[in-house]
Amino acid sequence: MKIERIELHHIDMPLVHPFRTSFGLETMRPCILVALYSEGIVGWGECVAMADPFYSAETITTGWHILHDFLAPMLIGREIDTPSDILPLVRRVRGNQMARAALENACWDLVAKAQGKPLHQLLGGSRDRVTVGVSIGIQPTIAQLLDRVDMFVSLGYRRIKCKIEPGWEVEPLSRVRERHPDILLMGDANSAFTLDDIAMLQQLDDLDLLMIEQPLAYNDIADHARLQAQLKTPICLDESIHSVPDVQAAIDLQACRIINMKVGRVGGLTTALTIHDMCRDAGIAMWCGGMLETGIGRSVNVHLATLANFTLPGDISATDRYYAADIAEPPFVLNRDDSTMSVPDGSGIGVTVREDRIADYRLHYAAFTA
Ligand code: OSB
Ligand code: MG
Repeated sequence: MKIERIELHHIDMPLVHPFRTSFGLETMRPCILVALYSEGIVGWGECVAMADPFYSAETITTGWHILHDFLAPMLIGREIDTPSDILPLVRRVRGNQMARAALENACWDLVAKAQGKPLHQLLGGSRDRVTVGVSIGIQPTIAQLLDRVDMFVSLGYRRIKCKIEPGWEVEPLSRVRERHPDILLMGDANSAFTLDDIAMLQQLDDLDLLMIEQPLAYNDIADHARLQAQLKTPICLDESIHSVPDVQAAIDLQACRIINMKVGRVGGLTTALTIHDMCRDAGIAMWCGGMLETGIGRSVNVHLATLANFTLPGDISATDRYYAADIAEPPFVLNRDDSTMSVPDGSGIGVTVREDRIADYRLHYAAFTA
């Protein structure tokens, strides 16, 4: 298929509820959408970089720069047979995984649509529902946290992740555990701790947590290995994992027992598949992470989570938990009987993109024609 046209949309959407982590407070979610046109078909991809470089080095601005000035010019007019053709084309661009993933994932959607197959079929997944949970931000008070947890539990979420930071760890997690002895509970520190916090982290071992996500620095795999050796609770790496060599290092050093797969963070679905197989072969459990995606990125996550080694619930929550009026339809909803989400069965990512809403939320636009 010849890539005839590429469009970039930088949009900004209000979140229905502010989301606070150890690295910052989000009230709006900016994002860059990529549309690839070929033979009357449009493939969509989403760049999940955030406004500030506090979760990852990439930002919305660097994402626009890399997509606009390098990746789109490299791809426009090129012939693509399979989505993995993209990787060699864009290999000259180092890093910038989230920008590369947006382009590659758009290509996966395009090719899947051209073949009339749902994305999960191209990826090799085999579930029609994926198990999901919810990620709850740091709250002003414990009472507010407990209310929010109760609300999500009553909606049917059976895995609850609480964001933690220094001063907001043992107490909030203990109180949630006390109130909900049976839920799958975990904490995500987004790199807020160091090895000096080991005594506090060991206290969390008593709470029967499913895992502790990224307790230590975003670029420190070796310290996570030192910590894992002294913790009973499994460590899950998020921020540390950007590439196949990062996963290999984590396996070799025994830095974690679980990996949070974010397709944007590793540079696209082709690399996500490679990492999936590495983790499966090494006995590392996985789950699909989230980046407050729009319906486009959310759908990719749901399709990806159908793969066999995604054995733990993903951070893939219902659309209305994030956005009042998303740019893709229909909204994703929770199946409350089993805390799952159904996998779209239309071709490609299987959602309808609302271009009228994209226009409403849009800040910048660019188009490339072959
Ligand atoms: O660390 O997993 C994270 C959101 C933005 C950036 C980083 C993270 C998160 C979440 C929310 O935890 C996951 C979601 O519901 O999309
Ligand atoms: Mg995380």
